[in-house]
Amino acid sequence: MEIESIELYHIRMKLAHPFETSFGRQVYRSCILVKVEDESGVEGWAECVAGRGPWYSYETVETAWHIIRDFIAPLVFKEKQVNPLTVNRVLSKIRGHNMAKASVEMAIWDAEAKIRKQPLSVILGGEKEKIESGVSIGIQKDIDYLLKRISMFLDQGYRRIKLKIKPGWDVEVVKRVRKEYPDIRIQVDANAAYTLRDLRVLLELDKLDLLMIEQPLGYDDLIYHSKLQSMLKTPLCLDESIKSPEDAVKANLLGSCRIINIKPGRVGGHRASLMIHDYCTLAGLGVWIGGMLETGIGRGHLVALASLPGINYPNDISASDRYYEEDIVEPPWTLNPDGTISVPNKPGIGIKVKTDLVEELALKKTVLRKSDYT
Ligand code: OSB
Ligand code: MG
Repeated sequence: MEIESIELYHIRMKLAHPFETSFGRQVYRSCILVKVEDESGVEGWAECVAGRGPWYSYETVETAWHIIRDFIAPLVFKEKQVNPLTVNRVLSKIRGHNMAKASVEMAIWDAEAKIRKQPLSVILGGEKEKIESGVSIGIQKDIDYLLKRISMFLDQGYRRIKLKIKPGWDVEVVKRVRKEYPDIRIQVDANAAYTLRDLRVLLELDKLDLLMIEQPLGYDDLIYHSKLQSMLKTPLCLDESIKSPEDAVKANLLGSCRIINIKPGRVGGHRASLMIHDYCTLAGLGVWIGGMLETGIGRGHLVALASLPGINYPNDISASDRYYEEDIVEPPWTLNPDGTISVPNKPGIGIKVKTDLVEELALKKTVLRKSDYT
């Protein structure tokens, strides 16, 4: 396809419930929506998961806007033809900024699937008709309130519970939850809040029959995670530390983890996600799809990836109402009673974007046209 325009919307949405992690508390979520259009008017949508501030990663809404407008768009417009498998090579000139790159790459995948009149899941190689849904629960004001939220999510059918932890909100909390629910699947996510000096805490968590401990140590670390993994029976799962397929290989060679959480935004898009998925399958690592509180557009991309055959743990992909009062897609994402989400069989990400609502939510908007750059 030939990309004629790239439209960017900076939107901000109020979360149905504030989300607190070891790196901060979010009441609103900001992101950039990306729409690409090709020469025959086919549209592809995606979402850039860079946040308001450089807390989860160094990228922010503002850096991503700048990188897309001033560097990604010119590189894409310079190509006569692009497709989902070649656009990565074009963008590889830019170092880092995976979230910015991923958003444009993923919009091109959606457009490609629509051109071929096939679901995105199918052109990615997905095979599952339903994906397993887990829920990620932020740090709460107290344990009783946390237990109430867990019970609500379990009633809805979610297949596993992920608890955010940080120093001071860890062993005691998880112990209480485990005591209340001896048999459910529980995992924890520290978002890099610990160091090896906290080994005692991590050894306590190791006794609580957890599915995995996600990113306990430094956001860029592989070495100390490898040391830690050798001391624990619980599998470590890496999130922040895995920024490319190469990182996944290094993590495996070092023994830094036994499970990888793939977020397409973090690793540069669908192609890199597929490579990590395939590598995990070959290397015998666990693998699942993580989330960044995406709107229904980003979630469509996650659902498609989660349909890949090698995904073997529940995903951080929940229903629309778990994140927002009103999602920007139609129909909204819903949870089946068995704790799964059905993979759409319509072309592309398989849902309609509520463009009026997007326009209404936009704090900032721009249309980049091929003709303006050449
Ligand atoms: O570490 O997985 C994380 C949200 C924002 C930033 C980092 C993370 C998360 C989540 C949310 O855990 C998962 C979801 O979207 O349901
Ligand atoms: Mg995480």
